[in-house]
Amino acid sequence: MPLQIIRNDITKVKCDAMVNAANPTLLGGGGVDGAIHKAAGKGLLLECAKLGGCKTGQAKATAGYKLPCKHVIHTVGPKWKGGNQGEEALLRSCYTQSLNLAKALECESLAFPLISSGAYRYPKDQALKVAVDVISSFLLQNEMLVYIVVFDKNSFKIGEKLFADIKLFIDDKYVDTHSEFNRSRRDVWNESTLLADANIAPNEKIKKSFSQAMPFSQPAAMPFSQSAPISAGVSLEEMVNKIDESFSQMLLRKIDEKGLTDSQCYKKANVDRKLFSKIRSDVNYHPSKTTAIAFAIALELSLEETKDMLMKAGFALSRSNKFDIIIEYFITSGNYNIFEINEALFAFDQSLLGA
Ligand code: AR6
Repeated sequence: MPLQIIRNDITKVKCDAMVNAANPTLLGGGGVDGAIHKAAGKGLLLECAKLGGCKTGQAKATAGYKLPCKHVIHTVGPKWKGGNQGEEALLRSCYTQSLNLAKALECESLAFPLISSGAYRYPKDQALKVAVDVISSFLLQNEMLVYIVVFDKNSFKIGEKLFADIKLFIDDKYVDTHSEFNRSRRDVWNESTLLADANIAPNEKIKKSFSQAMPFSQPAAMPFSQSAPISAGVSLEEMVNKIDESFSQMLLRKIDEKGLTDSQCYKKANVDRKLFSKIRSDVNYHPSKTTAIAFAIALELSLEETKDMLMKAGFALSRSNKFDIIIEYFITSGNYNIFEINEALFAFDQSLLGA
């Protein structure tokens, strides 16, 4: 997965380069800076002392010493002064310069903390948005594994409005499902009470209507009649051909239909190039659910088309878990930015999309 958001202490993350949220002296401090210097040992401070400091928005590299990385990239984030003092441009520059430096050092993996979001008080949701924006644009042009390392749950925030909208959507869907369920169960209860009153053995009848009432008893793969795109106005031969189409064949067909190149598609899907080659060459490849959905997002499929594609991989979307409802939220609101979706999934403690 080219961009991953993980919860960890950055000094424990194995990678080619680790980014330090430093200050202009480069001589250490608190927060990430303190943790990195402590874990690296004195050699790091001695090398930093020779660098002559670093301006805000710029980046300089040293060796990694005792850290689990080859290089440390020191960058100086802006202090938050209300948002009108060029803070965003400077923060963007920290990410861009660090990514370019890592590329020049031929790093295949890079770990970032949320620069400026601690002692420098940049609002965390905005700091995260800048990080995701800059890193995801870079990854559209470059191959690298980039981690955004979040120290604790409290230091991770998506926009409050987005969080509230998704929460409302989840609550609504749960309420819908559960009230349907409760209504149906009540009906069954009423029916059974009536039958009992009438002294009639109700078992079979109740069982049947109860199973019809269960909202989450759908099988993972739906019967044909529910996959509308196959049936309407299509010849039997075409239908049979479509049944035979595997997930990987469907994916490649859709990529062509959407006029995308392979690399545009796997990058938009947050899927690693090697994995994509595997899928391309294995007609019977079985993706995980998160990978299958990642491709549906990259292809900007509608909800129905997404369900159709998932079915090829043996999965379904239901309304009985948060992950599926969050995916439905983004698809129905027409937001196919996988990195934003991942921010939201992370905020709700769900698995991320991609592979
Ligand atoms: N691993 C990952 N993230 C961490 C860790 C860790 N070990 N420790 C803190 N964070 P900060 P800044 C998170 O203050 O805002 C230093 O004194 C933390 O929760 O380290 O850019 C420098 O010398 C926060 O979300 O960096 C500068 O003077 C994020 O990392 C000044 O602080 C950044 O917090 C730089 O301030």
